[in-house]
Amino acid sequence: MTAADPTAADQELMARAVRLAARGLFTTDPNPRVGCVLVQAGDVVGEGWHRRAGEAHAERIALAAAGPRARGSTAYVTLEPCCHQGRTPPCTQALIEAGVATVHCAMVDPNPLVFGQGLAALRAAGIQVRTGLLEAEARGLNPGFIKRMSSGLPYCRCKLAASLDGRTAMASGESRWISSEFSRLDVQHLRARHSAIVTGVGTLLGDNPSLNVRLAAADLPGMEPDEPVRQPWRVVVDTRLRTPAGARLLGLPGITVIACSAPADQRRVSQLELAGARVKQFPDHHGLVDLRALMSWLAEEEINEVLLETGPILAGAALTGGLIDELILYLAPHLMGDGARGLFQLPGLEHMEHRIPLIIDDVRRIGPDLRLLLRPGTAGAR
Ligand code: AOF
Ligand code: ZN
Repeated sequence: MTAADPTAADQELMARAVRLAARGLFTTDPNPRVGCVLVQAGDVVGEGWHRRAGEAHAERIALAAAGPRARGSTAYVTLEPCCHQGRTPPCTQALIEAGVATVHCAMVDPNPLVFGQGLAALRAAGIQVRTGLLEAEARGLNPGFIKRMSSGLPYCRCKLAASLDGRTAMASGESRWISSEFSRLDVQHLRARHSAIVTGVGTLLGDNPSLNVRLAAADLPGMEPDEPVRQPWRVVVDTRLRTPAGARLLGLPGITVIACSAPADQRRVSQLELAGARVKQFPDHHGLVDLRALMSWLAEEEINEVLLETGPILAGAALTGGLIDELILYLAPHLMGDGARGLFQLPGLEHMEHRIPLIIDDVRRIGPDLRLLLRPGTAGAR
């Protein structure tokens, strides 16, 4: 071991910063979830986490708690301290002024306004800087923020519920309910962490879904009981503007976007806008809304994490378009038979060599169902 190697105590303190950051899971959007712990001679003298955009960053909260005891301390931060004036002033300046001696930071901030310059500013001020401690855990807090900042696309999870034989609806379209109430509660938690929920007009016309979060703040770890619960944007992919003005999701609090691509009939647009929608036209891709264009626009709108909850056509197009980062599949223990509908429409998939490989990251039982977390294998992004 060299002097630069982190000790078990360093690991434990960074793990504490990661746990603090996770308290911002449902509130920091569009900002990243960040935690900070300040330690002086083995004692934690201050700690904090970023709660919401526009409010203090994790470092400033920890510094305020530590007061004069911050001088000569070691900071454990899950993200590189910022060095720019955003909605709040730079954290590097606050750490330098407080006299912090060493900063352990788990990962570099992918925001181009920071991206290594925060670390350079700390070093230039004589602060010892170490990076990479629990980097994987820190990255796991912010897949959407990282992907948006580094590639201009949101991180997209596709949520699916199917019978054990992979069916999502009877041939008639009847689908309520495939997964159990336990899985549906799990989906509520999943929705609450996302910036936007995307569906297709087929699902909208068939199910008239709400696509909202129906949990109270008290149900969401890290939130104060009386805090308002943030509603993710609802996005309907609707090439020819078939969404009825009376669709349930248009009447709910929060933002609903209808993404179309066919030349829009101004009367339909006005009708939908009057009903509360934001109508946005995108280029066309094989007769459908160009999903990549939609996703990159969502990233420009500071959407970090997208939850795709939709039928086989849109899910298939997103998968073959390489836009899905993760699949969350709830499998219910019943069989629906081979006349029922499948998970993904994948035209042109005729030979075994055309299969889309998936990697299983996690398997868990949720009530009577199974929940699989999967990632497309390399050949998936065609
Ligand atoms: C930190 N600590 O706790 C967070 C950071 O508009 P602002 O001032 O809130 O700045 C947002 C940017 O700051 C965000 O895009 C990211 O680069 C960084 N977030 N940085 O040092 C924190 N939340
Ligand atoms: Zn900051």
